[in-house]
Amino acid sequence: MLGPPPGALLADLLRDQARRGPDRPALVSNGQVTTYRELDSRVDRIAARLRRLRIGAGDRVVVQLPNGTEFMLLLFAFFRLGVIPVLALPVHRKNEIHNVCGIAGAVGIVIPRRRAGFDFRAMAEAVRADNPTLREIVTADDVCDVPDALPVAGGPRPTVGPAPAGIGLLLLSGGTTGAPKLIPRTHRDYALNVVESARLCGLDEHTVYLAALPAAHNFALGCPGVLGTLAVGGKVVLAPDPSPDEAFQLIEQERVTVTALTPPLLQLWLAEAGRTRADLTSLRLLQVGGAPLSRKHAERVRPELGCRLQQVFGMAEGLLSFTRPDDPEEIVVSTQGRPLLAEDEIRVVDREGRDVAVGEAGELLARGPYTVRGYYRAPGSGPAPESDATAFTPDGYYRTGDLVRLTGTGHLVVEGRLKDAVNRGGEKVPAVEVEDHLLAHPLVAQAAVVGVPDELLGERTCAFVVPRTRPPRLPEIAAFLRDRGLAAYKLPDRLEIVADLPRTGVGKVDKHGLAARLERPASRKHQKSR
Ligand code: OOB
Repeated sequence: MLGPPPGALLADLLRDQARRGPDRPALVSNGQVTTYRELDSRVDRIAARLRRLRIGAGDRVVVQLPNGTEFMLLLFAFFRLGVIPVLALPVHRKNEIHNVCGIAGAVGIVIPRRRAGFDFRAMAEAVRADNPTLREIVTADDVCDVPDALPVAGGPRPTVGPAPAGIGLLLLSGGTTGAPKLIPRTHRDYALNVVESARLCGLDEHTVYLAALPAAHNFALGCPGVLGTLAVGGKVVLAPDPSPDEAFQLIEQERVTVTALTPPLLQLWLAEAGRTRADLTSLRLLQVGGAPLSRKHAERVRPELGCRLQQVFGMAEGLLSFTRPDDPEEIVVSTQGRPLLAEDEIRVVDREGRDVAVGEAGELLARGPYTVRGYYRAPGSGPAPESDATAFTPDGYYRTGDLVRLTGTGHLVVEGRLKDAVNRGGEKVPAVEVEDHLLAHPLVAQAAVVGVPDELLGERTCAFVVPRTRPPRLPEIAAFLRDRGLAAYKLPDRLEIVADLPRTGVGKVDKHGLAARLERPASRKHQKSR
């Protein structure tokens, strides 16, 4: 049968396993083990506490938590109540959180108590001051600290519970426009995403999955990630960060069998693998995705890490493409695999929307049982946003903005992108968003953000600026953007001062021309420094 049973809700993924193997370990975080039974009953008690906070079915709550037991507890408590979590990442800052709160009409935000010297509460308070819907600011440990004696019942019961076709969670889009977007994933479509990914990767109750990437990101959450592992009764190990030091120790200690990385992290892991004394022999499958992976690095996985590589090309909007565990090595190192399901529909089209021939590059369009057909808008916030008209075709395909070709064997190869976002090692930087903030700087007359090739991250960002009076310097620009609440990964890595921005025939900034200027040392400044 395809996917989870009809009528399945995301909360059922855990409940079923708690019935089947209550004493099995479900989570390991910070040296602390939580069994399925404990997880299940703590989720119930947290749900009861949330009800007393008058947070209930249909409400949106922003969750901004690092990997840890609390994240998993809250996620399932929300699923159980039908509360819709909006999954922000710990690296997000006021700009991003304010934007998602606004679009979601969020009633609450869950933050960590304090982490890495950043005051999440002060940020949340500032966001609340500008967002009238935002009522509750709660720290994860406050809600999760539920004594065993606390009765499950309590607070008014929700009148409506979650429904399979209802929204289960909201994911953040990498974004191609200045306006951030939220992606509504239903209980049914996300459960399908999770369960079928777990099946494709051969996960079972012996699986030990290491969440090295943030579990709040689609890749480590549900492809198959932490949810896919729990859905089959496996053990999830939550790493506080993806550094090889931390991860290798956990792999050895917990006998980790599967994990997921982005290409820059893979490079760090490969470099450390030659030096480490940690025993990595339990690793069976290493998923790599989120950004282009070079063949050179792909080929090193098996000999140097001793496990199978799986390339994953995916997106929060839905479509997932995987190389299969039993694919020939050549396919695994040179393609981004095939769509997860036979029901996934993909097209590769030219600028006019006509299908291109096999082997030719074009834009990838995707439609299917777990790919969304529009972005989220809070109830009562008006008609479909303008972005839907450009991001989706009239017949419901999502325009991925990725330039791909299909091989004769039906495998996808990512060749580049058409969208105006820089993929900085898997973190997506929407150029327009950064440009809008740059334009607010008093010294900036015009601005354009482009990606420049980088050995480790694949790409870094370069801001081209036409100054008003004196040219600004990079540290001033970075400080200015940070003050405006931009996440650190969106700050330009490099600043180029130019007299004007080249334009295309239709008057748009010619970003290819700009990127090419960096490859050829054309500017006088550059020549001088040589
Ligand atoms: C994953 O999801 P998002 O939503 O952060 O970003 C999606 C975009 C894709 O449209 C593509 O531009 C890029 O990230 N991308 C890749 C890639 N995987 C994603 N580009 C080249 N090669 C790949 N393997 O990034 C994501 C979601 C689920 C699983 C894995 C990654």
